[in-house]
Amino acid sequence: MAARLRMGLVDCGLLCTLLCSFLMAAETDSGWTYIKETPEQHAAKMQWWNTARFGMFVHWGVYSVTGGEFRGQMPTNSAEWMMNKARISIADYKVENVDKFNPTDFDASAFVGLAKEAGMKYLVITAKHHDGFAMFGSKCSPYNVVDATPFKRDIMKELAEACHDQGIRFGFYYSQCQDWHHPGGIGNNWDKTLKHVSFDEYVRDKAAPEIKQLLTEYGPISIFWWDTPRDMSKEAFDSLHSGTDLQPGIITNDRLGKEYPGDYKTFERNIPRQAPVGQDWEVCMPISGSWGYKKSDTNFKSTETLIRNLVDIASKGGNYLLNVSPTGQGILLPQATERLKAMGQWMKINSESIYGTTASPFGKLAWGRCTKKEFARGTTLYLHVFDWPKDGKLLLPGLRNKVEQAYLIADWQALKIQSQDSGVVVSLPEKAPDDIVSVVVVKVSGVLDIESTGPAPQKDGSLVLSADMANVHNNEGSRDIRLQQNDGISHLGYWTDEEAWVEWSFKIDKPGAYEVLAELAIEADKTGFRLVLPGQQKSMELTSTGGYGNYVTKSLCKLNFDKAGEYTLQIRPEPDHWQPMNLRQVELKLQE
Ligand code: H79
Repeated sequence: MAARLRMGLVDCGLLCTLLCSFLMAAETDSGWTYIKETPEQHAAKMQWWNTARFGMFVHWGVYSVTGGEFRGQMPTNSAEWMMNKARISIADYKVENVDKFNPTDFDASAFVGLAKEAGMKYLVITAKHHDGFAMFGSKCSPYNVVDATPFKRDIMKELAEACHDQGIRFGFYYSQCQDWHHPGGIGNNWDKTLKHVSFDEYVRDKAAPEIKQLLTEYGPISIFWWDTPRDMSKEAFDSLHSGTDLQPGIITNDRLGKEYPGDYKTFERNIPRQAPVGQDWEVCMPISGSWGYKKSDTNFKSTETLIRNLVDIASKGGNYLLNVSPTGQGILLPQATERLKAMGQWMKINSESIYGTTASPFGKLAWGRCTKKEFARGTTLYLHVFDWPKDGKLLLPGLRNKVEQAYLIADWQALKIQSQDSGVVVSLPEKAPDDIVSVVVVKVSGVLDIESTGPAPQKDGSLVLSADMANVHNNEGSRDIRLQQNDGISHLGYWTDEEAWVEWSFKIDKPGAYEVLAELAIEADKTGFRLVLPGQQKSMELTSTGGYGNYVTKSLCKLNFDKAGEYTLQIRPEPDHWQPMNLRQVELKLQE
């Protein structure tokens, strides 16, 4: 066993070496110059980011003046896109928005104080969005807040200082490709007065010097947040990218260019069902519907949703970058302020279960989420209970470790624990200490030992068998059936081999008839496959869903589970009658 383990480590080291040399080779071949640090340096750089878990995103620009409205029209559902969607000329945008930008109620230190109160550890703000307007005193373009608005104050400088004073990490969002004001920027095809020049010229004269200025004149910058990558020349890429070298230790996202991985992966608006493997990641999401302030947007997410989102993301090992939208006056709407304060109240009691934690060691938990902190001699598990069990029993499925201690984070009240075959059961008081998410701390000794219990049934007994949970049988190493991702959602794809099949192991708690539903996408006209349960099988044929990206949920058949217990379900192609499908999940739904 020890020998095998050692082999594993050697293999792993070798793999790393090979990978590194591959990446280095990629660097010289393509000319990209983004690999500059060792894995140790990278880990050290990401350390603060990986403990932070919660940050504030701010979309603020001259579009905020009219709150997404142009001459009585509301042309877009995200206000920062107004100029584009209403095809506003540069001249009109100047009159309606730039000339009127005067947020006299703005107070950087109060603003940062609110982020801090909410429990946020970093702040990323739009230094320049797609409209091309610089929210700082740009030295290379007069199209900026200091030189072109009645406000005349360098907002980025005020925020950088306030963040620095209050111990909040500070970062810039910079739209590096789209620029609807510069004649070489991408995107503005409606203003016929623009005498277009090349993109490289725009990069040389505006983007690169502005980035350089942002990274030299605003103190320590922790994050550079690129957006909407477009194709560009190696020269353009290099000159944009080299700006970030000016701040050692700066963290960048994955949106500079198509081939640029950056330091972490971004998800926009949606939380992935499963964490991406081997990568740091962040979900950015507006607190309401629009990124930039929009008058008619009352679509604020509830405090419950926001706290549960933060917990859900932390339970998968990611960060939550929650966006707020200052108005033309420079303040947040009360709906946003109230929610941030409420999150702060929750964090005051529970933040230990968020900061510095890593992903849940369990599969899907019926009652909520879990985060953890690992130590040399044991692990602290934070159980985030969304649905407080009516019978007062909280099951940690498959947990085999000795539990040293369990208590409620809210009042340190010790809780009774019992180890049984199915795992550890924590006895809870009748009433949940928090209506939204209550946290139970469970300290276990030894190396974490959790028996894989397969997918966990939902409250109603239904089961979701996701792509990530599937055991893939692919002819001993053919590359067919790959676990792939689309919009952050995993699917079993590239299923071109009719001999490859998938299988899930799971437990049925409630015997009975189950409807089998599959979320899938099929391109070809007809495909045949079998669902196989021990002692039962059903053949079926499905027609095209309209393409490999067109997911639909189809009811496949009904299956009977006579007894509670362990089962395996297989999906096997029908030989000679198979066309590839992309499969996201199978759901077993208990029939009433
Ligand atoms: O800054 C925010 C967005 O403005 C920016 N990224 C986040 C962080 C973004 N730019 N482009 N996109 C996201 C993707 C394209 C969205 C669009 Fe639309 C769909 C453009 C037009 C339709 C959303 C809806 C924006 C305007 C209407």
